[in-house]
Amino acid sequence: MKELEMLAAIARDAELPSVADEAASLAERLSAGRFFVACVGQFKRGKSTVLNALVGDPVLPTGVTPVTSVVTILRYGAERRGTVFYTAGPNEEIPVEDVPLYVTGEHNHENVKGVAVVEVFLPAPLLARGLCLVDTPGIGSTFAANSEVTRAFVPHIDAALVVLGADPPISGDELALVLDVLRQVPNAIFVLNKADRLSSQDMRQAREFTERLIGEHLGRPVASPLEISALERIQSGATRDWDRLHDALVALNTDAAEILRHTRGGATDQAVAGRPRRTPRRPRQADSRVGGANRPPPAIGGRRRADAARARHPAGGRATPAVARIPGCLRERRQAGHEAVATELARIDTLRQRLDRVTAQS
Ligand SMILES: Nc1nc2c(ncn2[C@@H]2O[C@H](COP(=O)(O)OP(=O)(O)OP(=O)(O)O)[C@@H](O)[C@H]2O)c(=O)[nH]1
Ligand SMILES: [Mg+2]
Repeated sequence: MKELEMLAAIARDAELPSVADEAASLAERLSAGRFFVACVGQFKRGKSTVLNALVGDPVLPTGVTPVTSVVTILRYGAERRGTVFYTAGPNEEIPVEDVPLYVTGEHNHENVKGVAVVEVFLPAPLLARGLCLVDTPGIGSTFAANSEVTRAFVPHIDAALVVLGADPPISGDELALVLDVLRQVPNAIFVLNKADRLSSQDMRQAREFTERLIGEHLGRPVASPLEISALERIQSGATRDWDRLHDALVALNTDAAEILRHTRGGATDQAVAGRPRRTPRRPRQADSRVGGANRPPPAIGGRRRADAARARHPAGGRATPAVARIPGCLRERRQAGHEAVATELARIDTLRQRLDRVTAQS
């Protein structure tokens, strides 16, 4: 934490506001215990609807045409309110009802309003422990800019909720996104949404197909995606694998809280610096307990529920492998911050030398 604050200060001194902001925001997120789970996937798979159903509030705009065009962060707040962050200029406080005016292609075509991100504060229980759910523009639509926004955002997230569909099954674009996400993000939960539209036999085939295809491309077995219907959740309560999805998110967030607790007061720096961990790494297979795609499904019901409970309360206070991997993710980010600062400082040095030469010659 201290190192990040120092890094932010150095970057500010070096007049590198973007690096300073990144370091400061990471430090702030760590101290606030925030954990970003981004909902990603092809356009119209129902990402925004899934998030609305998870927070129990239809705050995100949804529809049959490509809708979301700006990254929107849902986070906990006692009062419903929104903040618009612009790429230039001061932030703007907005009522939650106005969110569509900033995040949809319809009201903010090609992002003429210059919105960087919109943050929405909601008193949703799922968000109360620092979990931030992030809505992203769908990939693969005719609006190429939407895909770019999402791809650029992926490296900044802690975990991904990948929304796939059964009809049509996973496309080339989606597969590319999935592989990209798995390369960059330590945890991912995969869901097949709109399950209400298919017979159980078609749904089973779609699950098997998706699982096999991703596994073949990754070169290792992956978990079967969860089968959900956001629409059913909104209209009639939790059906199918909805509770598993909910619990997988809670488990991820609890793991994140655990690591943050362990890492307060300098331990982060130890873990980040790669010195011996407090917790020994367990075999990769045990990762299944938090429900990533590269591991068996999220744990709910019977034996899986017990596994989830173990993941949340590791024996003897030992962190789970997922927890153990979070410092790695932070380390990469911090290293990237260091490298960015080093590169920029080198550039400044070169400029200074050139300036000196020009001054000496004149
Ligand atoms: N039948 C059914 N329809 C759904 C479900 N979830 C979402 N939809 C519908 O699918 C359409 C697209 O939903 P959105 O939530 O806007 O999809 P999105 O993935 O956020 O779309 P983009 O933001 O454009 O990428 C809407 O008409 C939703 O009502 C579901 O579980 N079942
Ligand atoms: Mg959307």
